[in-house]
Formats: sequence, structure tokens, C-alpha cells
Amino acid sequence: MRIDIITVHPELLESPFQHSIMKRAQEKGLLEVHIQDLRRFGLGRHLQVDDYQYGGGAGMVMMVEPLANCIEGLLQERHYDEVIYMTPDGQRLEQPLANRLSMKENLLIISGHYKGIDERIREHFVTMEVSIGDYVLSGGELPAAVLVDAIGRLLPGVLGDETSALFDSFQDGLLSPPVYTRPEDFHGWKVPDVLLGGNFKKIEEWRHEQALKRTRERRPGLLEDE
Ligand code: 6GU
Repeated sequence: MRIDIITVHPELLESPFQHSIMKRAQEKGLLEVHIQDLRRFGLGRHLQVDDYQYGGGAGMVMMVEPLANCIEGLLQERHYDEVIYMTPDGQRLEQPLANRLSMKENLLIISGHYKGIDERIREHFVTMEVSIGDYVLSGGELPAAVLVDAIGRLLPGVLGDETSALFDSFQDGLLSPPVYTRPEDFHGWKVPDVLLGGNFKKIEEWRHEQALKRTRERRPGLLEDE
């Protein structure tokens, strides 16, 4: 899968894909992330990318022309399955959306800044608008990194154990059960006996019970949706 991200702050998107699982996904050739610096398409001597909004009001708006030129250049190279604008008024990112997007070949993500982007970009290029939750962040870069991580880890072959994404919280509609590692006893805080017993069927039953209990206590809504 190839993902392009348009941004005025490319430095904000450097680190998130250079470590851990996203790094491995790229090294294995399963994921390509290309950061597109919108400033290269800025207008005039100052490479301007934002301007005051028509009608007045506080806050700058990202201009239509630099964005359109950047997007059109990319569209000449390849077709994008979705052109996604990261915005708090978009569709909320949940696991099923990440699952769906992980099946695509090429995604183009636009990280907005300031008051947002000129509406004409949304009308003429954007096919999907995504929010990562009901709170406001100062730009779309961190949300774009969240979206790419949520998608990237689902690509076949990215996770060491191919099945492990299947057992994530939310994939089966339940939160994850507690986990433990060595030592068995730390200051008298014990690992549950069932996990030490080696009875795999009992262990699976316990994990399922714990997942249900945790979901009932913390996120009862997840059980009602079914
Ligand atoms: Cl996608 N962008 C911004 N700026 N804030 C957000 C968001 C996106 N999702 C939640 N808050």
C-alpha cells in the first residue's frame, strides 16, 4: 500500500513512521509513506499557502491553489482509492474504518491547519473526511499519523504473528483481557493461577470472561451495538 500525506509541517510526520511497527512495514516493502510538503506549491516570493477568510473572522484558511496543484500533480502519477481530509467534523475513526481502508492500494491524506482548507478542495477532490475523536487538535498531522498507524499495522505480514491483529481490542467487539509476564510474584502481587497452569482451554475461557467483564464495566455500549 502507498500512502501520501500532504502537510505544511513535514517535520511533524517524520518520526512516527521511522520506528517500531511502521518502520518494519516499510522495510518489508508492505507500506510506503510519502510526505508531500505543501510549501513547495506555495505562491509568490513567500511561498504563501494560507490567507484570510472571505467574510472576515479570525484564523487563516489554506488556499485552494497550492493544494489543487499539489493534488493534481499526484493524481497525474496514480489513481487514489480515497482522498481523505483529516478534520474534526469528519467521520469518526473506528476499527471498522481502519479495516476497510487497509484493503486499499493508494491513499492520499490531507492534513489541514489553521481554520481549515478552502471548501472547494473538499468539494472537488476530497472523497472522505475523517476525525480521530471529539476534541480539537491544532492540526491534521497527528491525526494523519494515527490513521496511518491504525491502517499500516493491519496490512498482511506487518505484524510478526499474522493473527495477532485479530485478537486486538475492538476486532471482536470486546476490550482486551489483562496480561502478565515474569515474575510470577512481585512483592506479593501474584499472576492469576489459571495462566500458570498450562490448560489452554481454561486459559482461553478465563481470557474471554475477563474481556467480557472489562467491556461490561468500561464500555457497555460495545456490547449493546451487537
Ligand atoms: Cl482529524 N483534526 C484536528 N485538527 N483535530 C481533530 C481531528 C482532526 N480529529 C479530532 N480532533
